[in-house]
Amino acid sequence: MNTLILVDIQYDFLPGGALGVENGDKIIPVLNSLQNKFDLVVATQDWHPKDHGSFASNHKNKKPFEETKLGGLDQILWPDHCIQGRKGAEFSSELNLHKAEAIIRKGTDPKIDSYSGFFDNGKKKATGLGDYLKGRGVSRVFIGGLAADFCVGFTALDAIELGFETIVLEDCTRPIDMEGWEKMKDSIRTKGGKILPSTEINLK
Ligand code: VGL
Ligand code: ZN
Repeated sequence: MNTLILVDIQYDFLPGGALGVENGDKIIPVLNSLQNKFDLVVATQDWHPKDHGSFASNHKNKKPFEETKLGGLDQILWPDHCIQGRKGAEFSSELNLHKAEAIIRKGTDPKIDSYSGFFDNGKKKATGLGDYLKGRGVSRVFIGGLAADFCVGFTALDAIELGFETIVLEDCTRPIDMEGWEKMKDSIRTKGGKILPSTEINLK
C-alpha cells in the first residue's frame, strides 16, 4: 500500500499567506498529477484556536520568530496562522482533494504545538493518523506539502519511527528556511528515510 500524505497545503502557508512559504504554490500541480499513482491519499490540516500558544500575539512582548517555552518545550513563535474557520486555514482550492480519504487536523490544543501529522510536539497525544494508516494496511508513505523544515519534516520523522517506509518528495515541498531544511534532510536520512524527486519514485 502506497500512501500519499499531503501536509498542510493551506492558504496561510502559500505565498501571500500569514506564514507564506516562498514558491509553496509550485508544489500543487505536481502533487495533483501524482495522486492517481497512490492507493491511498490523506491530508493534514494545521487547525489552531485563536488563543494558540504558538502565536507570538498571545505572548507579552514577543514577536514572530522569537523563541519561548510552551508546555516545557522550546517553541518558535509564529505569526497568527491557520485559525479554525478562517480563510487562511482552508486548503488551497487548486489542490485536488477528491482522492483524500481522511483529513487529520492538528494543533488544536492551545497549550502545545503540533508539527507532525502523527503526534503533538511533546508526543503526548496521537492524532490517530498512525493507527488509521496501519488499519488500512499501509506500509510505505510518500510525503509532500508545507513547510519542508517543519510539518513535512516532523511528519516524516514520526512516520519512520512508526515503522513506515518513508519517502519525502523533494519537488513536492518547500521550506520556510533553507538551512533548517538541510538539517532536517540529514536527520530524515540518518533515521532511515529517503528524500527523492517525484520523477524517481517507483510505485509497485
Ligand atoms: C507549520 C509552523 C507552524 C507547518 C505549522 O505546517 O510547517 N509551521 N505551524
Ligand atoms: Zn501551526
